[in-house]
Amino acid sequence: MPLEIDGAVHLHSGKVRDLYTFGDHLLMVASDRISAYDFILEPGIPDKGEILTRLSLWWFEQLAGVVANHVVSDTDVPADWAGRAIRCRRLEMVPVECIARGYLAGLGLTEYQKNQAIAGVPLPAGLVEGSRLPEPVFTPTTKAPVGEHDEFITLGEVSSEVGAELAEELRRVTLEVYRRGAAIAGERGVIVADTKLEFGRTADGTLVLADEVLTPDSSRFWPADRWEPGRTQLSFDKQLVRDWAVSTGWDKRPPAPVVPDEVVELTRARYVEVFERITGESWA
Ligand code: PZK
Repeated sequence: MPLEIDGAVHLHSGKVRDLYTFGDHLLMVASDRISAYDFILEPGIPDKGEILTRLSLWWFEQLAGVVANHVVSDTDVPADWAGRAIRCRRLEMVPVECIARGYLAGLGLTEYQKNQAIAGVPLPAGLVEGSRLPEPVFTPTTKAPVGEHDEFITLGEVSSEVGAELAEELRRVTLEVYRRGAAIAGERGVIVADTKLEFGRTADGTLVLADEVLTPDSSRFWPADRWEPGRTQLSFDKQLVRDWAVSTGWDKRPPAPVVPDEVVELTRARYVEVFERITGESWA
């Protein structure tokens, strides 16, 4: 990733996305990198960055009535990154990862099995991996430094961090985004098990949805027709890569094996399918 291109100055890189300053704005650039089992695999998935960028932009529009967003332009960006970059407002970021969960998986499942509660929210007994929760729950986490694992925090702890008023607003808006998103995806056969949102605030304190929204990189998407509580659910986008990785006998330590062409191509087709199913638009 270049240090400077067309006046964009590199600021920060996540696993699969890069952030640049661009005049008074920021550029969020989605790469074709793919992670599985916490590794970045080679090669990337062609068009993945563009597909997820278009999906995120589509969701920001759908959710405009729920919450403001950071999008300034998806066209007024450096030509090299056209399609994969979003020009966005520079915000004061809220130091909490806002997660809503409607189903039991991942860290939420682990926490439930230990405490029959997640992030301080008590849950009924008898739930299993993949179970639908009686109500979606707000399960915020701290933003752990790279390499460390995020930990759930209670609403009370969010309040201590950012104030009770903002904490309550984060909870309300996160759950509303999840409900709307899960309802729309659900009509199209996609379960949104959980989703992670990031918020920022403008100088006047207005809450703004930032980062990416309701993409397979920020959410667990499951094909509804294959949902079966009691086992690990199939991932809409990454199942093929995971199955292939396991089939190679890889021990999930470096170096990761190189993904074969046919798995890359099938995985690209899954990202296109997620995009087309959810938006109802055709990719090509
Ligand atoms: C911002 N991140 C996380 C995401 C990365 C890092 N609109 C904004 N204003 C100010 N800061 C941020 C945003 C946004 N979005 C987001 N860190 C800062 C992040 C993706 C790639 F490298």
